[in-house]
Amino acid sequence: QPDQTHPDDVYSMVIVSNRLPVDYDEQPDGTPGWKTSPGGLVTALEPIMRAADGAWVGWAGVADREFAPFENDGISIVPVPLSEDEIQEYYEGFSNDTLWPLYHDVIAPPTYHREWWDAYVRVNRRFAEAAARAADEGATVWVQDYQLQLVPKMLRETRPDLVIGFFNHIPFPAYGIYSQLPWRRQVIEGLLGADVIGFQRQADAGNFQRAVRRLYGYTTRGAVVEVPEGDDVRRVIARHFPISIDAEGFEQLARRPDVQARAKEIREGLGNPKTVMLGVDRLDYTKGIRHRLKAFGELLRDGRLSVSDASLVQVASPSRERVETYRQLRDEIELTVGRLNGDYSTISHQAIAYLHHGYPREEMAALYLAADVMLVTALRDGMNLVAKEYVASRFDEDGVLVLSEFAGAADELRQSVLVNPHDIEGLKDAMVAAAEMPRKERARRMRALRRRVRDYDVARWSADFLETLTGNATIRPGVRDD
Ligand code: GDG
Repeated sequence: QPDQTHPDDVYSMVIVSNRLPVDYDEQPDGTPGWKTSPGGLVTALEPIMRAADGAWVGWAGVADREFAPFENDGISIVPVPLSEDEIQEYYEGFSNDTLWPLYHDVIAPPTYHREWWDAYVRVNRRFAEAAARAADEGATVWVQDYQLQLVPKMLRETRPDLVIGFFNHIPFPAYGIYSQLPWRRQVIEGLLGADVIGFQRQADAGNFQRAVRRLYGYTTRGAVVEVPEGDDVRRVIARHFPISIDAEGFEQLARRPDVQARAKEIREGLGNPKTVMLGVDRLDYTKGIRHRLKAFGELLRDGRLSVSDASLVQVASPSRERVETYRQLRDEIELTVGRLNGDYSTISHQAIAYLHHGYPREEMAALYLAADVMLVTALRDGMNLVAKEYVASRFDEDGVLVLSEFAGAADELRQSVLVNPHDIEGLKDAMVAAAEMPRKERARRMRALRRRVRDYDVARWSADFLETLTGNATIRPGVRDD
């Protein structure tokens, strides 16, 4: 049983995200327990949270359960309950079937339901109230992602003493697309409650600023949005802070002898082909898995690749399986994989090793080491951490990253082989070029990529964001001046 903390305890740093860094995990015999989900965000924020006496506010991943706040590994956990209906309407509905497709340039059609919006407002209010209760006088509250865009304004209304940050992990679309949203004004207003609004790419911040000008007519100067407040003007900073990974951690994992042995074993298991290509994605329509399979299939059909010298490993980790679009996508992908394997595999060589599983981090690192070519062909992606993880793992300065220009990572990882995944011919050429790239060029590109990922890791990202946040909040009129 975890150590309980007092519900009235307050903290100087509060992170708010839809999911907590721990999931409620009941044993088969009914014994309650908690499982840490060591995502990148947790790794990034853990040191800051411990140093700053931090609390994390979020949902525990199960319906209709209330949990008292408790302490986990030096971080205070403040669970926010969600009912089954709210999970359907706020999470699977408005977050994943309205905002997600809309913000990813309507790759799938967004669904607009007024009941879903009502649930979104209600749940955002609950998160804001929980954060306000946990935050000490003058505390910093950092709200994460598209599920909680109304929280900054709700917090500012009840707690003007707080320093409020928001970071959007997914793209922010151009106004022509954003303007579809029936609640477009309310969402912008919700976000403008923050002192700093962070985006992945410069283009996302630009899209947001344009939406502010179009809908509210506020002046923007560089990264600053001037929000009128009575006779005063409140400065909100909206700019890009590209998220990153724990590069050092990934490299260390990849350097472990057992992980390297496992990488060798993976290649042997595939029949030691000359080229192992790899895709690692949540099974999501934004990731361009179908385009990748189409290109690979045509290369086999045209004889530019053969199954004896190339094989594709596709890890598609299960995701949002209760949303209909995701079920359909899974069916389509599995049909395609089955067809391609039927057409091209031999008894000794399989064309595509398709894995609908989640794997431990060690296995991910071994897969990265085993792959000659990493395929990141997203149609739209806020950043794409897989691209950065691949680079961080390749301490041997080998391997080629094929990267979609529609992933945020393309702004930084310029020495990858950049592709437009909609251009199937171009994608095929890039895949062949990557497979045939000379060792010297592979090393040259990988060295440059590694420099970027190591220099700008996730610790730098969070430090940058938080410095900008404290910097902006101290020049806020009428508020603290220290
Ligand atoms: C959103 C934005 C943005 C995947 N399968 C397994 C596994 N993963 C890990 C990867 C990576 C993470 O999940 C996925 O991150 P991505 O960035 O690739 O994509 P999203 O999940 O869509 O994340 C994205 C990100 O937020 C951060 O801001 O970059 O654009 O869409 O770390 O390694 N990890 C393990 N087993 C798996 O099977 N252990």
